[in-house]
Amino acid sequence: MSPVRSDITEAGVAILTIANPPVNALGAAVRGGLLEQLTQAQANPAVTAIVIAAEGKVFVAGADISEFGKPITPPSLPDVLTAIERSPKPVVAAINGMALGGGLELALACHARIVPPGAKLGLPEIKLGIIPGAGGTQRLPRLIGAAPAFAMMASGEPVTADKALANGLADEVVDSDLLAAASAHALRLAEAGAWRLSGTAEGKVDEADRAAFEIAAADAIKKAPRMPNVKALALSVRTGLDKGLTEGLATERAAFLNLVKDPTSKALRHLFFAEREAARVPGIGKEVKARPVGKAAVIGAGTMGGGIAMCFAQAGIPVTIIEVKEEALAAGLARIRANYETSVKRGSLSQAAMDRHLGFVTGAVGMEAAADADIIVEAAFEDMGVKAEIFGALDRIAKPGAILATNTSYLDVNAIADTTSRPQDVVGLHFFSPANVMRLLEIVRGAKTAPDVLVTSLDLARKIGKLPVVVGVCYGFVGNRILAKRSQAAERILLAGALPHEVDAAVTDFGFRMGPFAMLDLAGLDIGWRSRKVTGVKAPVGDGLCEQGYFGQKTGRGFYRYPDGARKGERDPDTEALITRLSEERGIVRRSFSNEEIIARLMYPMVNEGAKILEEGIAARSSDIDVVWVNGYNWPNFTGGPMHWAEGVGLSRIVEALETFAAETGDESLQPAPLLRRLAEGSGSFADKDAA
Ligand code: T1G
Repeated sequence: MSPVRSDITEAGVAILTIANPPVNALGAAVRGGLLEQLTQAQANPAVTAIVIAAEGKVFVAGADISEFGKPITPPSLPDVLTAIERSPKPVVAAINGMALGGGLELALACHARIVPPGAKLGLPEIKLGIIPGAGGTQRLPRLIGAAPAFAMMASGEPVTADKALANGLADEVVDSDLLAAASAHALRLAEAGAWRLSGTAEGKVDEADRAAFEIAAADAIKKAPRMPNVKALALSVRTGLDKGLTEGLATERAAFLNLVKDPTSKALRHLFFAEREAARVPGIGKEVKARPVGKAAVIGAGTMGGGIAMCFAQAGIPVTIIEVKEEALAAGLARIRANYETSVKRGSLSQAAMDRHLGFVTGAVGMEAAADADIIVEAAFEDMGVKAEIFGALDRIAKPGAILATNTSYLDVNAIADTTSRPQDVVGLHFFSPANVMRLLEIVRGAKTAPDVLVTSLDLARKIGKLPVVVGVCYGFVGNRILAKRSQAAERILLAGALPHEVDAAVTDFGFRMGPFAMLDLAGLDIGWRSRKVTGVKAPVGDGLCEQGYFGQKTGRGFYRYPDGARKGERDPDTEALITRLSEERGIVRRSFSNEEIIARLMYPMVNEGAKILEEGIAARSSDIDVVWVNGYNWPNFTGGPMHWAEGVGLSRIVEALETFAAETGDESLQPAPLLRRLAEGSGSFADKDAA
């Protein structure tokens, strides 16, 4: 059955309704159905005007991303939209919710757009490494101006109904019967016998608008040097302004088709689907229902506990934050308030929203206050003894069926669960600092964690705006276990001859916002130092700095020095002298390293650890590892994450390099994981393994 049906009203309006769940993506069947129904309506003498509508909460989410890279089944979207724009009868879009990408381009080819108050209209293609490919770069500038249009396409962020009405994108905002309003509007256009065509809006380009566009374009291109689509977007808009609609459309389409093939876009599309795939837990079907979460509690009002409490508050879930002493509680509540006040000052949060969030937060001393909570998140000191004591107490206090979650970054969730009589209710919820900002949430599945506890955790993650990835129990789970390999390799390369600023420069050139040593100075070198004392791992340079009390930014010195509390470090000759001395003590003849070699030595062991994590079942799929590192550690998203990136490098090349590194260092953990070697030898890929 066609995903597009046509109903003709008594007033002679053909309502074409798209029904292609879940988001009415413009796949081949929808494009064909639209064109067919449009052609019939245009030829039908009983039809005076046409409305395009859609079923569900989304008008149209865009082209069908899963079709990209495959041969295009006619009619192409531009062909359908040209038929709409040149229709002899007026066509009006009834936008019932979100119109994104090709969905908004569909609406732009219509002769008017009617939206409800909650509508969102956007062209997010830039986030997929492409540009609008069906007229967006031509019709939007003609409707709202080149500068505002470019800004909207370069950000990829949608605008609200009010904004759309104000800038001319929407013709009417109606909170009554959307279809009736759209039909009436279409009939009025038919009555008038004339309606606006973007193609005829050639007019004289407003020079001020044009100048503002060029400034915005130059700025956007400068800010995204690794994103080829930003330049292409500017060129498409500019061509349309200089040479008219036909040339503009041709330039846009050629750029779009070219960008779809670009590795950057393939990486971003990989992550789009990977984020959604991560929420699926193999073996747990839709029949497993989430437990109700009406009230939460957080044990520990430190930085993490406060951030976690904010997550609940922002989702409208009442949360009690609990400390053992009044002054610690007061400090924690003050920190939460201060965080919100900073956002209000920055303009990213309204005072009303801040007051609303704070209204959901209650402070208490003593864990008895958690007795009626549906979920309790422990965010106390990273020490097994402390956690065992807390979970023992929670086991006595918490109501039956309450979920007992630990925010531990490394520790054994199974051991924590076994300190209670209800291990099936225990799960790890590993938030990333700052907890109220970072999207990633590692949901650590214990051996005895009940399926509905996992489903509740996934459901809760979505409610509090987190990106969940279910991981297994091991030291450091997925993210921190892989981080440990990068940290170890970074230490090694210092002793072999590189200096902190050289390593950091190679890593930021690769696309990270910060290099490993600047990151360690920011987080505090003492954290890793304390962890290494538990695991026995040696980090000669880091340990050497900590032994002198140099913990990084907070002490003014670490791998770098921070004179007068500076936020940006500068090279520290004493640190470099320490590094050189440590090399000499080990009889290492120091040598220089190219950026490429630094990246290989830091990142290949991470990929190898990822392969081991897959073999051990700690992660269900390689794309989960990509989601963790892109969203928890700022791995540059335009490379798709460590495992997707590795495939572009070539698994055979990585295997060979790892064998060299293992031989050089005598570190057997650098030997290629069997899975990595097997895929390399069989020319397979992590993606193939995921699919299998
Ligand atoms: N194509 C294919 N599948 C899509 C899709 C799309 N455009 N959008 C969503 N899905 C799937 C998604 O993978 C998931 O599948 C299900 O729908 C529900 O999505 C020509 C070239 C609309 C805000 O970038 O932002 O148009 O996991 O979990 O949270 O110029 O989906 O159930 O199997 O995200 O309610 C531009 C992408 C495309 C918008 C809804 N459009 N989508 O969020 O549901 S390129 C976009 C979204 C384009 C034109 C260009 C969100 C949403 P599954 P979901 P949601």
